[in-house]
Amino acid sequence: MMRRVLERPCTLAMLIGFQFAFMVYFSFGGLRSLTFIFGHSIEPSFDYSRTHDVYSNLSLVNSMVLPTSTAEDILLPRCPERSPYLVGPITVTFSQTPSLKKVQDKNPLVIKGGEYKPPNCEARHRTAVIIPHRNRETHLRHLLYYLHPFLQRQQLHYRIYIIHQAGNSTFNRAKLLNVGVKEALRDEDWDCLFLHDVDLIPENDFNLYVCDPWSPKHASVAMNKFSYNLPYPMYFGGVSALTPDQYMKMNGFPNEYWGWGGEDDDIATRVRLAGMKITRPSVAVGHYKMVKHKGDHGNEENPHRFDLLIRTQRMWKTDGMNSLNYKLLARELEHLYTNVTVDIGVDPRAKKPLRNRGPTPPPIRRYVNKTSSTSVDSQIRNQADKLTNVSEINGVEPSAENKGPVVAPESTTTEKLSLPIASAPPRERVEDKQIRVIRSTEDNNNKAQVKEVQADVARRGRAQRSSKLERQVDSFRAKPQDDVGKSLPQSDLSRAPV
Ligand code: BGN
Repeated sequence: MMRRVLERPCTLAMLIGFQFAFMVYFSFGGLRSLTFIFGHSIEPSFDYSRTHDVYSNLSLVNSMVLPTSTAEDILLPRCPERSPYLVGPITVTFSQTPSLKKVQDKNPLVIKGGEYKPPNCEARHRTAVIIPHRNRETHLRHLLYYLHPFLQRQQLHYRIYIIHQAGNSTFNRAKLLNVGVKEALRDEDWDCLFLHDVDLIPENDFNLYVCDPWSPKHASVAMNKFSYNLPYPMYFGGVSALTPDQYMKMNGFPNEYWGWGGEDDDIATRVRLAGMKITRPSVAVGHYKMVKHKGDHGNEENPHRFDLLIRTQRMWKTDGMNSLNYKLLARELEHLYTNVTVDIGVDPRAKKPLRNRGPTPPPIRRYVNKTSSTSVDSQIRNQADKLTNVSEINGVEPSAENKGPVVAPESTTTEKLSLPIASAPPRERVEDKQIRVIRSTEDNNNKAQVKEVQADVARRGRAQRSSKLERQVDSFRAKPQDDVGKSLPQSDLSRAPV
């Protein structure tokens, strides 16, 4: 009887239909909905109105310290898989900036260089926390105050590295992180690299500072700055964690992003280009509070980030850890961190101070016609610099030589000043160009994912184009050639990012 029912074509079709429906169901996050139906949500929930002191339970950990001689003699047991000291949501306030001395006193088990090992068990995880830094002492003090007890309660073996960019050239977050990884791996075979902004404080100690062995992890998924949500699906900024293998597989981070913005999007694209996926803790766990600040001087919005982003696919294998160069200036073992000071060079496209720009240019008429200007020198230089950018926007790919600021005088300066404008192709909108380039460079296994990232970049590029800077560039491009030599206002270049 049963066999007869099963043999009927409509029963067979029904079974296949069900199978198909289940496949669709699971591929769209079915398990989560399934547990929801049965009343057990996978997502943990936390009550952030009832937070805990970040130092709670620490005295408990510290009281278990064994006398040194005993500790050396006995083999410590492995720490439990889940630390018994976790408390969940943490109270984070910035009303008072703690002194380093205070932080040090409150963390007596942290040894020089900012390193810690659980006193009564063998840590399961070894994490290097790498923090790019310049002129953010107050933020650093807040972060150290919260991060040390946070990591100790997780029973990690950890060390905090501050990678300090020396000099006044434009800040380069991603390159500093590359330096940090290289320097940290000199010390220890860390199994996890936590790449951490200095102004982000974790608010839940269930957000474990350990790596996912399979995928790069984005930890700062819910920041107060973005109303505790991911600002956009591909966001990878703030705090991320990679194993050294994952880091090397994607050739580290790009070295060419000087100034604010875009480098994190480049990194997200690299993850996918290297055949990996991004993993994230739940929004309930990945809570971060940002120390409020105005945009910092020397980290102005990077106007070249859109151009750089469309080149990720072409550049990631050659720009990264394998092309990293820097000068190590100092390596100091402070009580609460290892201070690595580096000279990472200067932004090749940055405007140089006038006195460093080589010989005085010849009279203005040799370069520009019909311009009556008093401040000739600065106008030429401003315009030349602008043109480097404009030619890129117009679709002229900058070569290695013309990437940097144009230095007068040389005959090519004349060409650079006049030719790109005179021979510029009919105006093409930046986003159209981006999309065109994206289309023409799709030759990767990871096509769909990469496309998704790039579409996102193009979309946000469009939104950003309404900025004043873009309008200035547009209006500049629309001007007749006679206008060459008149400088664009620079005010917007120094606009601080939000
Ligand atoms: C994005 C920035 C990121 C930044 C986030 C959050 C760019 C590239 C243009 C598409 N990306 O817009 O770098 O982390 O905002 O602030 O600007």
